[in-house]
Amino acid sequence: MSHTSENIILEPVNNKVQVIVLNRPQAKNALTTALLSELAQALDAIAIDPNIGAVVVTGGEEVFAAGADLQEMARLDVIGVINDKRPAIWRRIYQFPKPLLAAVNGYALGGGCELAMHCDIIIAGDSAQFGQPEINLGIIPGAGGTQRLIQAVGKSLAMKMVLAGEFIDADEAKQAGLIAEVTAVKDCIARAVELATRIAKKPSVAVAQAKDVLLKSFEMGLDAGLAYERKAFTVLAATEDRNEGIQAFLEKRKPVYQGK
Ligand code: CO8
Repeated sequence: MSHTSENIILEPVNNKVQVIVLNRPQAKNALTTALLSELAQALDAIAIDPNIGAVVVTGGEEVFAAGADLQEMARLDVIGVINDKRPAIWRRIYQFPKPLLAAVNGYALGGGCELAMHCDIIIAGDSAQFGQPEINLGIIPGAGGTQRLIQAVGKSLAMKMVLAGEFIDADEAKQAGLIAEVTAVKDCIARAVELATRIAKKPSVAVAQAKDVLLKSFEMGLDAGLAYERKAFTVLAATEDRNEGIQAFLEKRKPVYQGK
């Protein structure tokens, strides 16, 4: 897949990895409904494309995304917010079944931080700033920011970020567990792509099951989560890739996975 929509760029697929670039530099990649919709539409198509195993979302080297587009938000009254299409769009992004990585340089604020938190792995350049500054606008995070941030960084830091609107830098985000790695700005996208490439070479059915089971831990208690894990583990016993993986190990050769 390779094309440019109005607000996102889909780079040519390489080694089963799709890089998606948010492309509204004039507004610090602020997330309009149109941009989010294009992103969700691209992910819907990638979800059923066997030639793509993982996706990297990035805003480039300057900025990840400075939040929901405030021009657009200013026009919404309460009925506009009630009828807002965006919660349904965010859900589609969250339900994307393949690994989704974020390569974050510069600001990831408000909806931008929330978009990064919709991703499974965040790699940040050392210029990254994560924040939920909605409180400064008389609102609160509205795309999962309260729930996902507290799960990622714990109560005290999440409260500080949401109530005081203070940002954290890449090192603090790493220390808090919000992100997986910090790199130099120029290496951030390449590192995320390298990691995505590594994941895209793994047996894809197991990768999808692993993502699904890990995310369920946010919704389930331990007993239910362990039962869910067991079911997924059992299902994988029926895959050709599982037999190939174990057989290849025993025969001391490289496995050849087919996503079956
Ligand atoms: N929306 C629209 N335009 C923006 C946004 C934004 N969020 N952020 C920046 N821009 C525009 C600026 O207006 C400016 O445009 P222009 O050149 O036409 O004046 C251009 O981008 C460049 O911005 P700055 O000149 O401000 O650049 P600076 O480098 O000085 O500052 C900042 C960069 C710090 C990112 C600053 O622009 C800023 O504070 N932006 C707003 C950050 C913010 O408050 N984000 C939270 C928004 S609310 C939100 O995300 C709620 C999510 C809820 C989702 C609900 C979905 C259902």
